[in-house]
This record gives sequence, C-alpha cells and structure tokens, in this order.
Amino acid sequence: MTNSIQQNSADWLVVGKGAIGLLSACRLQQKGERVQLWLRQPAPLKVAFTALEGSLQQHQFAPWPKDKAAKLALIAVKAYDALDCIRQLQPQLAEDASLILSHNGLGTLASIQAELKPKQQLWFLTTTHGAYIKADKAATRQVVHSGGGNSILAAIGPNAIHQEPDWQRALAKALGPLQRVTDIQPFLWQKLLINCLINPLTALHQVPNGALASPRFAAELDGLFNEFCLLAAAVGYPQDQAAAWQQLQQVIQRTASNRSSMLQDRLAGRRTELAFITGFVLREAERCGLVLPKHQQLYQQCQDAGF
Ligand code: KPL
Repeated sequence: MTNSIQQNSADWLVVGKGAIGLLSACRLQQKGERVQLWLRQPAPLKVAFTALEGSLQQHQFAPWPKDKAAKLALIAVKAYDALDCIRQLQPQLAEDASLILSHNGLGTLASIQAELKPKQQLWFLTTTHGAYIKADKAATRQVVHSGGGNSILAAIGPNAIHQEPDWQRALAKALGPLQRVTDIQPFLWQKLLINCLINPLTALHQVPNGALASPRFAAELDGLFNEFCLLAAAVGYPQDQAAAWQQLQQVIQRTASNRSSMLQDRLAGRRTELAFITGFVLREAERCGLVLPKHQQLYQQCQDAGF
C-alpha cells in the first residue's frame, strides 16, 4: 500500500531519520498529512514501514525545499544533536514556526529556547511508542513500529501558549493517545526514571529490556530506583513510589524483547545519550547537594566501557 496525500492538511517538516523521526513521519503520512524530511541529499527517502499489526507499508518522503519556510517542524534527533540542529534549521524556519522537540533525557530546553525568535513556539513531545530501524536494504530504510504507547505534549517557555494548536489532532492520530499538559516537567521526570534505569543497565550488560526482570538485576534496580526517588523529591518532582515502580516493571515487560535505544546506539558504535540521562541525574544531584553512589558507579562503568 502506498500512502496518499490529503488536501488541507498541515505541511510537516520532520527532522531526524532515526526510529522515532521516521515512525512519526510514516504515521503522519498514513493519516493524510503532508510530510517532508530534512534530507541532505536531493533524492526522496523511501521507507518500508512495518505497522503495529504487522502489515508492511511503503512510504516516500521528499526533501524539504531549500526555499520554503517551515511553519511546523517535528525534531526527533538525539539530545546531544538538538541544539546544533535548531541552529542549522533556523534560516529555514518561519518567524512564527512551531517546533516540536522529542528526545530522551533532559537538559536541552533552556539553550534551545535561547536560539528561538520571539514568535517561534517550542513544544516538547514525550512518547512511549516503540520503534526501531532494521538494517537498511538498498535505498529503502526499514522501520518497525514495535510497541504501542502514548504521548504527552506541552508548550515550553515563559510565554508558552496553552490553547490547542491546529496540528494537535493530526499528531494525536499519529502518536496517540495524546495528552496536552501545561507543565511537562513531571512527565519528563517519570520518563527519566525509566530511561536512567533501563538504558544504561541494558547497554552495559548488552541485554534486552526484559532481562532486567531477572533476580540478577533486582538489587541494582532497587538501589538505583531509591536514589532516583530521593533526587526527584529534592528537585520538586516527588514520585509516587508504588506507582513509579509498577510503571517501571510494566515498561520492562511490555518492551521485554526490545533493545533499549542506548543498547542500539552502543551496538552501532554511535554516541549514546548517557550524558543527558545518567549525566543529567548526577548534575542535578550535585546541584542539590546529594550524592547518588549507585548512579555514579553505573555512569563510571558505562564510561569505562567506552560509551
Ligand atoms: O525509551 C526507551 C529507550 O529505549 O530509549 C525505553 C522505554 C527504555 C524502551 O526501550
């Protein structure tokens, strides 16, 4: 099945050819949105997309034209690339563009905000939809939507608008169920808890997420969890410990056969988001005068292992 374009939909510029960028591009196109990608090469990108229920769909994305100002951009690049990406993108953006940023980890928003023009609005999207890229075949990228999830969206910044943006429905169809909130920070801390336990442990031991349910990891998970809860309370995002622990176990079960994004990065020899996940946790702990020996040790082990 090849996906067609619907009239009167928004023009989406999707930046990032990783799993979440291409999942978003394919799902938006499937829902009738016009989607173009930020591509270096002039040729369109072909994507073979395996949907959640297993069907295979063919998508094609043209590069965003150099002379066209983007009013709506979904930027799904790694945390460490986000600031540079916004700087490079800026000449291509409309004066009143909406930028939807999505990545794991925390610590990028203040510097990105400082790069924006007065009428440009930053949004953050956090999603638990799972996707991965299979080995590329010829000129076609293969993307698998491996797990259904939900998404949280919020406007960022002191002058953030709080009414529903006109593109929210399309995003909800693509990556829903979607909830728009006024303060994304508590949700980012919930996601950080999951990422700072699952990602470095799975990447260090080179195991799928489900392995963390084994008794071998019980004491380490427990220790990391308790330290995280201390920190979260100190910075003003106290966790409901029973609910947070249950959510962690659910993610481990629901994504049992998945390789975490950090393990995928490590295996592919790419830079990981460790500095924006465990690194961020440790910087926040230092700011609050807390010492988190278990997170420190894990960070050190990851660094010693070369990522
Ligand atoms: O977000 C993830 C990641 O891998 O980055 C989890 C939720 C751990 C799923 O693998």
